[in-house]
Amino acid sequence: MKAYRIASIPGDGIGAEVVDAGVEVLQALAGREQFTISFDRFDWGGEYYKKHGRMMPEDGREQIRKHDAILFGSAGHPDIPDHITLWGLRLAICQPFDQYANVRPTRILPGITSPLRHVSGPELDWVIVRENSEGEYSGVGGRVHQGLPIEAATDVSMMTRAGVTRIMRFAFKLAQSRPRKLLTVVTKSNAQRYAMVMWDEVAAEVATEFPDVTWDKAIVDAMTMRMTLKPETIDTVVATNLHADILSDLAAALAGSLGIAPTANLNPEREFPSMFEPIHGSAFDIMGKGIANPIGTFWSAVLMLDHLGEQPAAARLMRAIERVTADPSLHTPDLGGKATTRQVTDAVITAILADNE
Ligand code: NAD
Ligand code: K
Ligand code: MN
Repeated sequence: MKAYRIASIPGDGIGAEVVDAGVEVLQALAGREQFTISFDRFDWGGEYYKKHGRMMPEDGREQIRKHDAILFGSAGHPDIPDHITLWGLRLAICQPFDQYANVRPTRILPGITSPLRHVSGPELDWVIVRENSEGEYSGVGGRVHQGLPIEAATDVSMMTRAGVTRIMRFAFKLAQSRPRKLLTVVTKSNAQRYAMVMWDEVAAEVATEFPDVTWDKAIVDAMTMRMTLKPETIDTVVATNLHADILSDLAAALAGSLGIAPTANLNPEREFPSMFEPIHGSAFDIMGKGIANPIGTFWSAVLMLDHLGEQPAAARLMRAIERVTADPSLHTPDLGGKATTRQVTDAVITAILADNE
């Protein structure tokens, strides 16, 4: 029997609430499959920072380096500036572990209503691929004359040909594996004339390796309009670190709620563990209330099982999720319902145990 070891990093706010729920669900699922799954929990994040002055231990990455995957909640604490929590934990794992492909599927699950009047199902079935290692989040930049009227500051969006080429190849390959074989390359090469122009050139070069993929380009601002007015023209999307960060929150909302949206931070070469997390953050406004929607984390667990090669288990978990979303009495407040995290978690576990396929 295969035995998986997963590092769980709940982090702060609702991140911790939903990851605990995800661990419970995965344990129930493993009971029905031909593998075992064990979790090592790492309580890193804001509270750790308050005690130790850093978000994770100095050898933190070494501690999780050998795990089969990482299940992550959220970095973000009300008492600590966001750039410290993000760079000290999430980016401190993603970037050194070279999880350069951030994959964000979006579709409208059964029972969930899109805020778009004309959309109810197959018109909105997307995968957004986010470049996850460089671009606007390279960490290159600086501030001089801080606080003075002459202060100046930069955040440099650094892109490398190698970095752009590998994410384009990943996105074309993913598009090729989907029935419609359709890829939209998001850009802003009208206003940003260096890195974004290279981005477009590399896209055209990589496209020649995938003659069966139909692809087009969209300027990021126009893309927001297309997502809301013509969602059926979109299938797979590739965009920069910042653009895809923004577009995928929009995509999640169009599919019903930020609370259901999943992410895989993949190191496709499997040199390092990949990391799976809901796309949302710590949600200070609802933390501690027990009403966070755990579906985004459960769906992220589906992506994790898929990555581990456990497709039947991934499919079983997805069926259980969809059985639960189909019942409006099991919707959390973000979906307009009254259910709690506990009730949704119990219902998904019940659906897993009742699944006969
Ligand atoms: P957020 O994603 O935490 O919340 C945005 C809104 O969506 C809030 O109204 C929240 O209540 C709602 N929401 C999010 N997830 C939900 C869920 N599962 N169920 C129900 N409602 C949900 O974004 P924010 O408020 O901008 O950020 C809060 C903190 O989280 C900040 O510190 C930010 O830096 C951090 N953050 C971290 C990550 C990450 O770790 N990957 C991602 C985004 C934000
Ligand atoms: K998250
Ligand atoms: Mn985001």
